[in-house]
This record gives sequence, C-alpha cells and structure tokens, in this order.
Amino acid sequence: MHRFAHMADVHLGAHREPSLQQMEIQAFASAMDASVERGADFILISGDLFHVGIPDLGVVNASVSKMMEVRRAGIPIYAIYGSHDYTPTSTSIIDILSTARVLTNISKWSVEEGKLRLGVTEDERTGAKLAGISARKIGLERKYYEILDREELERLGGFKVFAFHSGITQFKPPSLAEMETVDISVFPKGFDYYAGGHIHQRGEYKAPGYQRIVYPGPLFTGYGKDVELTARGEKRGFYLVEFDDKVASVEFVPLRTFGGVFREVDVGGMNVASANARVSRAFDGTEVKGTLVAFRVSGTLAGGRPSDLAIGELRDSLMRRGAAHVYVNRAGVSSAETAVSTPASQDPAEIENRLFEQQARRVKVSQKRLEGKEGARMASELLAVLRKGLKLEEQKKAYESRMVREGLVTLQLEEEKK
Ligand SMILES: [Mn+2]
Repeated sequence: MHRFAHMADVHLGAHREPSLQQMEIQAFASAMDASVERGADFILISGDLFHVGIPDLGVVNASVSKMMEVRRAGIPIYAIYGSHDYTPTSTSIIDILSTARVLTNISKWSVEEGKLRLGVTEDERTGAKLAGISARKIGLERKYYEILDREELERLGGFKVFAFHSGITQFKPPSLAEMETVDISVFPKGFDYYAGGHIHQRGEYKAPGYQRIVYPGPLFTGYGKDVELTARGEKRGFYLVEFDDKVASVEFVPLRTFGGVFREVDVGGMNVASANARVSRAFDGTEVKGTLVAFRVSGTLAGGRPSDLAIGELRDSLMRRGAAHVYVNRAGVSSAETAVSTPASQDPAEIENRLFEQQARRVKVSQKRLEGKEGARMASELLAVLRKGLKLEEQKKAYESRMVREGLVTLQLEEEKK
C-alpha cells in the first residue's frame, strides 16, 4: 500500500507579526514531520504554499530547510501555483524551488492547435500519475479550463491524481458566495483523487464522474478570519491518502500545534470607560499561556471613538501572561458620534475588490466597460501590474514597454505570452 499527503493554502509569510510568522512556520514543519511519520511516499501541495510570489527570505529559508529534510528522507514534494504564489510575468519562488529541485512543479502545459495540453508527472516510487493546473490570474483561469484537453487526461491509465487551485461552482461554501469559481464539468473525469486548494474551508465532495474532490482548507491561517477560526478551535491539517491501484482510504490528519482561545465582547451602547472595563476583563480567569488568542469586539459605542478602546493594553497584558499571539478584530466597532461605516470584511483583497466595484464605473477600455465584478477584477490586476518595479538591469525603455504589454494582457486586449 502507498500513501501520499495532500495539503494546500499554507500561506507561508502571510503575517508580518513575528509571533504569528513563527507559528505559521511551526505548523508547516509539523505537517511535514507528520507526513513523514505517517509514511507518506510523496507530498502534494495544491497551491498557495507561499502567500506571495516573492516572499520574505527568512520565511523561505526556514521552510526550505524543512523541505530539504523531507527530500533527504527520499520523499518528493510536488506542487502547483496558487492564486497567491503565481505571478503572470515575473519569476515566483515556486519557480526557484523547482529549479533547485526542492520541489517539483507538476503544472506543465502547452497550447497546441487551440487546446491546452497538460503534462503528466509520474511519481517514481508509487507510479502515481499527477496532473495539475495552476491558478492563473483570475479570469484567465476559466479560459484555460475551457480549452483543456480533457479526453487525453481521461484516457490516462493507472492511479491518477488531479491537482487544482480553484473554487468549484457546485461546491462553493455559502460564506464564499462572491468567489469566482469554475464548473465541475471543466475537470477531466475519472481521476482517483482531485486534490483541491484555494477554498479556505475543509471539504470532501463528489459528483458523477468525480469520485473524490478534497479541499484540506488552510494548513494554519492565511487571512485574519482564518486566524480567528483557528483560535476558536477549527481543526487544521492535511489529508493522508492510502492507495494501491485505487484509493483505499482518505483520512484528515489534524495538526497538534497550538491551543486557542476566543472571546467576543459587544460594546454596543456603552461609553468608552465601561467598554474598556469590559474589554480588560474579557480574558479574566482564562489560561492563555502558549495559546493563539483571538479577540473580537463589536457594536456601536454611545460615546467616544473606536480608537479609544484600550486594545493595546489588553494585548500587552495577554502577552505578559504568555499568549503566543494575540489577534484582534475590531472591524465591527463603530461610534454613534461619527457614524463611521465599517468594512464588512477584513480580507484586504475583498475590501479592495468591493471598493473597485463601487468606484469603477463609466470607464471604457476599447469596447469593454470597466464595471461590476469583471471591472473590479481587472482593476485589481492592473494595480498589481503597476506595483511592479524595474527588474535587475532592465532598461527604463524596456520596463515601460513591459508595463504597457502586461497592462494590455491584464485588460485582455492582448494574449498572454507563455
Ligand atoms: Mn489560499
């Protein structure tokens, strides 16, 4: 019997706070260790191993030394790009790790006669065949699936795994209603296991022709809301799949990492003094030592401003009591005095997107109108393109024309070059 470990949405480097970054690395290391201990023949990471295409080198160093340990134990690591560690035109950390053979990027593709053909990677020891499609930049993704040569993949014999990093329309959690998804029918049928990523919520699904579609959810945390859920006790981990020529068992392996504590305080109708009294007592009698602490405060203050809340003091006192990290969500606090409207989300990408949706109107690019969801998506991507600086030794002129080209690609006025 063979085994493989399937994880996704690791989001290494997602957090700036050293305490949280440390936990993130520890979670990844413990998932790697557990995979080895449980006898995995290989490890498959379905995208978003890193939070950005070019992450902090300290984070890279810590994770690479762990991955090399696994590699030296004779266990290959396979990966695809996620929406976070993919960059359309520049080099991503995944490319570098793939060149250095720390891991193998299994998403290999070519376009022939209008068809997208995927390369297949065969794992040497188990003979498992792995095909994968990386997250493209949103919007383009659907286009790639539409021209995917499914027949060729469906004819493939033996034990086969399909790795992807997309939401599927039929299995979209209600909380992610706004998310862009692809229809299940764009996937090739008959694979033994569909190793998903991108959805930050664990789930196991099936549909006719698609026996086993699995999302492990975030390995630890990616966004603020993941931190809160982890602190509230949501199980984080990866899947261990046992197989010979078919899947024998699928087991979720929770990580034994950190305990969590969550408290919520409603300061609605209070003045600052009584609100602060409530806030400061929120963790009275609770053991916080070594735990991930999450605190949510909400409500409309009768007097004073949200910034008057003694959050810093609370954080300091919890850290003095030995908390591993304190995460505070005060997006739900407003003030009756100023009637500040608070964003309904804490995910920066979501906030950005909503603002674009509200603002991007009446802008016409070629024959297309930059509006609604499509416009917001293009605007976000264009912003990402414009954020890029000069490459090493790149001439200003070359940079200018590269910016123009990438801009046109983003606005879908030009085809993406491979
Ligand atoms: Mn993700």
